[in-house]
Amino acid sequence: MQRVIIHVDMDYFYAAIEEREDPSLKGKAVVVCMYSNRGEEGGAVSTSNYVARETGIRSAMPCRQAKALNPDAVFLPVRKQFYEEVSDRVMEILRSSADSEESFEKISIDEAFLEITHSSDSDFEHARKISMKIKEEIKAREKITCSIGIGPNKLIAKMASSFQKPDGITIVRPEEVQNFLKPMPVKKLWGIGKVTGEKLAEMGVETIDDLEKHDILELINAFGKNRGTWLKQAASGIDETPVKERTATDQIGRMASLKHDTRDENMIFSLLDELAGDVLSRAKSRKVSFRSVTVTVILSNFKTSTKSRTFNHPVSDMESLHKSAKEMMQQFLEESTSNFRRIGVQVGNLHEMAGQKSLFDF
Ligand code: DCP
Ligand code: MG
Ligand code: MG
Repeated sequence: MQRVIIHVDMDYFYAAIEEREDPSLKGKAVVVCMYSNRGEEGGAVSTSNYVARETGIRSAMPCRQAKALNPDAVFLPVRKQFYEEVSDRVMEILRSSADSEESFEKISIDEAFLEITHSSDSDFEHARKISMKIKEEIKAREKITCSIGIGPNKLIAKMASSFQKPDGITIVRPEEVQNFLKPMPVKKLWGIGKVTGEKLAEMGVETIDDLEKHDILELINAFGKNRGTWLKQAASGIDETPVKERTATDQIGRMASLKHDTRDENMIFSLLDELAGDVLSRAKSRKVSFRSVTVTVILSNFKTSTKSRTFNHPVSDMESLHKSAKEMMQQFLEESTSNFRRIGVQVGNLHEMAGQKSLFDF
């Protein structure tokens, strides 16, 4: 079945949230700054809205330089935690639009891949409709916009989402991949950084088309076997990597949606039991014990909250996991009156369990 992958990236994310929070900013240049401990003088630009970008302001530029470029711009300090809460709710919308819980991959605070092969029936026009629905839902719930790229793989979807910004949808069908990539400067190929870009320029490779036509052996010579082969493949628009949720290697967790949004304790606790059982068997097969347990609850309004417990020594038994997870879930139920949408259980602070004992231990 022809894969259909979409990449969603929020438009001027931090600045868009600030604009939404303070309508008087509308139409003004807004710059969100990460101030260093040297105060307002030291900071760098996190992001800016499109009005500010017209005057040449860019992410990572010193705030002082941004101020010189546009003295009338409104400068605001980063409120990372607040943006993360918005991100969590957006990611919930995205996750529930993917083919399944597993076909979702968040790659940064404001972007994610979704596989929609099945829900679009491999039809790119159908994928456009799904993308429009996603945009509408994010706009309705969070009052901010995003841009979406639709392609036959992650590489193409990612490059398509930045093609029309802000508030765009760009479709690149399998037969359009070559023409889409060809004229682009090689440094626009996702995965090529400054160093590789410069090295390629020295070799006379300017566009992705140049790269695609370049002698593979020469590329392998210059970049090594893996990287050289990858460059050639990527330039042809080939990328077979799956959309897959990334979880930290020092954590084991599972989340799942309730059959419908509910506060019914039987439903919630039986799903919690199932998830905890799953997490424990995964911990067992990895031969690890854990010191912390985290429970996540996502409410009907997509608000995400977590609670954690840390034991003073590593544990690996069902009883400890169940008991602490249940207590935290009980607290969640007492604290809120909303329905629950999704719940999750996670263990962390993993410790290798003494597996194979050496002769000396006996
Ligand atoms: N960010 C940051 N420092 C950077 C780049 C980004 O702090 N050097 C933060 C602020 C951005 C957010 O990450 O709002 C998302 O990064 P993007 O690259 O997606 O940029 P924006 O969403 O701001 O703008 P665009 O509309 O181009 O996606
Ligand atoms: Mg963005
Ligand atoms: Mg981004």
